[in-house]
This record gives sequence, structure tokens and C-alpha cells, in this order.
Amino acid sequence: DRSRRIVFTGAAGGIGTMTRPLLAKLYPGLVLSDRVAPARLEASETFVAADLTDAEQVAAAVKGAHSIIHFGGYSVEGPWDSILQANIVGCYNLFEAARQAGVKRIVFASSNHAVGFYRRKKKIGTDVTVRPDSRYGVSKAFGEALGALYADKHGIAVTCLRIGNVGPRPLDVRRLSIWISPEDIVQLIRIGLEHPDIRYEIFYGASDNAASWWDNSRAYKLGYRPTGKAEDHRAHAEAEQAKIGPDPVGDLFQGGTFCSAEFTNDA
Ligand code: 15L
Repeated sequence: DRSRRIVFTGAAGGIGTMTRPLLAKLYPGLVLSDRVAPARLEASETFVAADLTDAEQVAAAVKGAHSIIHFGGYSVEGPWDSILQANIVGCYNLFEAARQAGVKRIVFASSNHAVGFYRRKKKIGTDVTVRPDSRYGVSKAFGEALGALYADKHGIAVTCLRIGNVGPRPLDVRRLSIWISPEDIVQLIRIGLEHPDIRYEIFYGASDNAASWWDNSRAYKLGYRPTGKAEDHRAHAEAEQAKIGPDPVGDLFQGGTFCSAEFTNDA
């Protein structure tokens, strides 16, 4: 039902900016939320300001919502307090406000960094033990766990997207394995908002990448038909990679530089 109120947190962020034009067509009346408004609103969009760390503001933003696309938060590795406030406290505030408001569905932007310490030579499904590569990755594993709790205990249909990297094309060789186009992530969001069989799901947010490290068969089973193919951009990705050079630790693991940053394991 397209007339249902859908709230999109993090709408002014990187993924929000790339997906808004596509989501606006699918979901007229989409309610955007962030700390500050995006520069220009479409006629079909409305905006409500909310800081995720403020439970009252979050409650006001999700009031009357049927569904939430929760993409707000701190999107890279950072100081513990930044991660704690935006991604732990903020994520809790969001799920708890959703429960109190009677929200039926949540699509949560998790990240590949929840499992970043799996080796690149290993193919992983969505049922592996989390192996976060950063405080940021830990916060995404927390969000997935919180999603499971609110699905199992309160019946909210929760979809966690372990997003690779969204953009018009893969930025380097690592991204040839994890890239997702804006169109394809919108397809996954749509499955999370609309598929009747969803209780609690984890999907990998990746396009149809030949070099993928992930088994995303559950998403395909629920109708995902990605159109992006990272291999179409291999020359570009390799040229960019040549400018970056090797990262002896990061290159072993799926999370790349998130793994090698602050790395002190000489075992
Ligand atoms: C992420 O989770 C970040 O939000 C994004 O900025 C990229 O760094 C991406 O992962 C990635 O792994 O490329």
C-alpha cells in the first residue's frame, strides 16, 4: 500500500542522497528525516528533523509511521563516543520509538563491516558469526541484534541490509566484490518494505558482482534481481586501485582498510 507513511532516516546522507529520487517515485509522500534538511525537497517529499540521540525527537519523527528505512547514523569508523551515540543509542531509540508507535516494518542499513574480518578467499552467507572489523562494525552487529530482538519479541518485520558500497560504479578492486548500484539497493529496500514473508532477514547489499564474497541467495529467493554488474567497471576500478597501492593486512580481509586501521595483532 503506497499510501502508508514511510519514514527515511539519514535521508540527507550519502546513500539517502543517491536513492531519494528513486524512492520518491516508488513512495510518494516519503517522509525524510535527518538532523538537517537536505538541500532541495521534491514536491512529493516532506521533512522532519530528528537527532537520533534524542529519544523524544525520534518518537516525534516516527509517529504514525507504518514503516521505517533506518539509514541514519555514523557511517564509518570513528571515536567510540561518536559510534556509541549515533549507532548504539540512536539505533536503540529508533527501534524503541518504532515499537511504541506500532511500526510494522523496518529496513536497517547494516554494513559489510559487521563481517569485515572474514577473509576475501572465503565465501560467506548471512548466517555466519559476526566478525566486525571496527567499532563501527560492532555497532552494525548491534543493530542487527536489536533488529532480531524487535522482530522476535515484538513482531516488527525487520530487514538488515549488510551494505557493501553504494555508488555509480565500484571505486577500487575491493569494491568489485561489494559494490551495489543505487537502483539495486532500492530494490532491496523495496523487498524489505513490501515482501509478505519477511519476519527477520539479513541480505547482502551487493549488485550482481562476479567477484562477490557473499552468498545472497535469500535475497534472490525473495525476488531480488540486481541489474548492476561490477565487472562492467573493472578497468576503472583497477586504474583507481593502482593509485592506492597495497595494504598487506587490509588486502587479506573483506573489510579492507577498516581491518588494517589500528591493527596491532602480530599473532
Ligand atoms: C561502509 O559501511 C561505509 O558506510 C562506506 O562509507 C564505505 O566505507 C563502505 O562501508 C565500504 O566498505 O566500502
